[in-house]
Amino acid sequence: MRKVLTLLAFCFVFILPTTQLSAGGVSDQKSDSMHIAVFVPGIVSGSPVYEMLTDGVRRAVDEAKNSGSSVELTIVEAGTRQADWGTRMTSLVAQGTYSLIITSNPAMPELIDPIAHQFPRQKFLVFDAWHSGNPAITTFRYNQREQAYLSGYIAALVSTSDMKHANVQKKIGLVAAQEYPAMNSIILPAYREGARAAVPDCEVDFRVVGNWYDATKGAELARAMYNAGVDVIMPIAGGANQGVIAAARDAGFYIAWFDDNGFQKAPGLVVSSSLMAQERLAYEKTRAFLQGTLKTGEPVTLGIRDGYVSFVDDDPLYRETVPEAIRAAMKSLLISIEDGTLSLPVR
Ligand code: RBF
Repeated sequence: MRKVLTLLAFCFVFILPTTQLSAGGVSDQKSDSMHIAVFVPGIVSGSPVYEMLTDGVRRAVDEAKNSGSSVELTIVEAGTRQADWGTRMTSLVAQGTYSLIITSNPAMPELIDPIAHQFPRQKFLVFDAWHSGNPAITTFRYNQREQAYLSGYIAALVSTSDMKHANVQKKIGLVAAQEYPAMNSIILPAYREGARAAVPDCEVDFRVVGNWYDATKGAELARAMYNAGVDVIMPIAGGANQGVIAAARDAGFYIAWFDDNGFQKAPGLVVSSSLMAQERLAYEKTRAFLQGTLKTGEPVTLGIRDGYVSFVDDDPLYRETVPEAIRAAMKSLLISIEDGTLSLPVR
């Protein structure tokens, strides 16, 4: 009996602490010293998703440090040349230093999967992504059908309103940095779906920048769309969003902001902000990892009813910019999603 107890004690003290994540289960024990890396596939500045990602992870790490844990954080900005990301990720993993590598965007699991097979001990946590079948890769995505539906709905209502910059045409726009499966099969269709639910013959003008940084190209596209009758644009183009905002200020059209609260970006012109709670999710899941309680394995989708997708309706700029009738329509739409009357699952 004594031998068994000694063996158990040995296991707890020397073996389990080196295991932060167990495949397909729950991370079982925090170790004495951890090193977390955030791999940013792009650049942080100007990209709401990456700003929220790094903020959330940093918050969890700082909190752990303040309570006496030994945790290090390294943030790697991989830049906008997507062809380099695989090599950058492989060299990060090959260092063998990181207890966990955290990243975010829907293309990352496919890039990581072969690297994860080459380095099976490395664990990855990927936000804004969906992947199953590799327990080393844990993914969380947001219900972007709900998120984009809300944006399309309000964009169409604004476009057909008597607001100052709304014209007679029933035409709204989406400026995307690039085409990718989540854009083509979820975000764009849901933006259109929401718009048509509000205004059945509303048209959506979709244009692509070609990268996530070119603000000049973003502005050019937005101006061309404005000249073609578009009066509300939703930009999803990272640093190129700045160009769309500049064009809105020059020409006078509205912006439906996506991912974080954008009302301050152009007061009076931003009519909505459809959010993903990436800062909070990154904070919560990093904290869970550090505490040894992160559930790994199965991909998770989080939406409005889970509290990870939302629509900002308490910002004073929303109330000042958007007429009461439109705000009331948005309120009823939100209630119908919250109470399950309107179901918008992501497939
Ligand atoms: N979003 C950004 O805000 N900045 C980026 O640099 C960025 N790069 C991306 C690269 C790829 C390959 C993909 C698939 C998506 C990227 N996203 C980026 C989009 C982001 O993941 C998300 O889809 C949008 O922000 C809408 O929520």
